[in-house]
Amino acid sequence: MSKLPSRASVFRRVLVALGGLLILLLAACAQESPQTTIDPQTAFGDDIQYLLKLTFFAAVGVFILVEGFLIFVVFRYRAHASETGAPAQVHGNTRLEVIWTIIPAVMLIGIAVPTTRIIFDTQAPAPKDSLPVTVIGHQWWWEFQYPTLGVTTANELHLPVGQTAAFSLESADVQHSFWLPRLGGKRDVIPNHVNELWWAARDVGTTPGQCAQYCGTSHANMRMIAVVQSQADFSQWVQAQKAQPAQPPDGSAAAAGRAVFARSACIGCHTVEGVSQGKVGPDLTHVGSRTILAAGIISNTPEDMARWLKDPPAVKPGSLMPNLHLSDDDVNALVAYLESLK
Ligand code: HEC
Ligand SMILES: [Cu+2]
Repeated sequence: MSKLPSRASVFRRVLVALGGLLILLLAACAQESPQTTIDPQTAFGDDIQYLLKLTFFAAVGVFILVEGFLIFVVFRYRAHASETGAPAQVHGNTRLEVIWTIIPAVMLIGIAVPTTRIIFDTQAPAPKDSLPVTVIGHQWWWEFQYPTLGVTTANELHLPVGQTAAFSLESADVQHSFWLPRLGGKRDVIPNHVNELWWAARDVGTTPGQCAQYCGTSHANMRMIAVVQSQADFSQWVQAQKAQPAQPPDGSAAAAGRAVFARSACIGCHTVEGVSQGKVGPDLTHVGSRTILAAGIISNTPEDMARWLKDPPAVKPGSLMPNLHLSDDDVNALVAYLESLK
């Protein structure tokens, strides 16, 4: 017969396990958790949160009852030193079996009813006064089109606070998943199929999101931000996005950059209103107005922009914008031009 562990060693093991649990618990107290799903900012998020709480606390109740009963039975009915031989053998108990079939069935119905209601609510057509937004997933960036406003942008989703946005989710290549954890999602973005999603953001502010479906080399670098603005700020943003960017003054660095852009491969892949019509990469007509570049892995500073233009795949592994081996002069001119496109 193997030797039982001593009391002291059992105690030590329990202490280590409790310490581990405590660390996990304290990790949940981190102040900065911008991608938390349990602080929803939309009615859609509230619904999901309600289902999560319902099932979680029901499971906690079941756990406490079942484990409590188990521990009670283990101690109450354990063998005493005086008892030898096999215990009495019991087989089958119809009443118990009926009870422990009915109780879980009732609990599952209790979960299924609100789940089904919320599935139907969230799959219903969007309200009539919603703002349509077409989301197109690309390897590895997001395109946002506002068909009723005539605006196209990338990676930085602007939304008016309080107004429902009705997203049509499309993919240009492989499967992605649209996920802004604090607002709502995670909904698949599938080639040759349009998925719908709608919600209204309650609070003004910027919140991060990312692709949530593995889509290739730089899946982890396919991020985005949602900028929720007051109606007035949003309208101002729309006006600025619709305006034709001003011609850079003759002889300026920006004018030189425009010339480099117009004679380089850029025009085959990028649109700048009035200059080129490329559709492979992000629309650059107002790239200077964005705060992030390359789907949020760098910020839109002249330094980061230059780093990107010099060697995109070095900044973003697998980038579908190739290294164009630009000279430093061309890079500097391009940075001046692109940053002027507000
Ligand atoms: C073969 C197509 C292709 C060519 C040629 C190309 N690009 Fe790109 N470009 C892309 C793609 C695709 C992305 C998106 C990369 C990503 O975020 O994964 C991109 C991203 C960018 C971005 C970042 C935009 C943003 O909002 O994140 C800038 C700026 C840019 N390109 C400028 C240029 C310039 C300037 C040239 C010419 C010197 C050029 N590109 C040539 C495909 C191309
Ligand atoms: Cu992805």
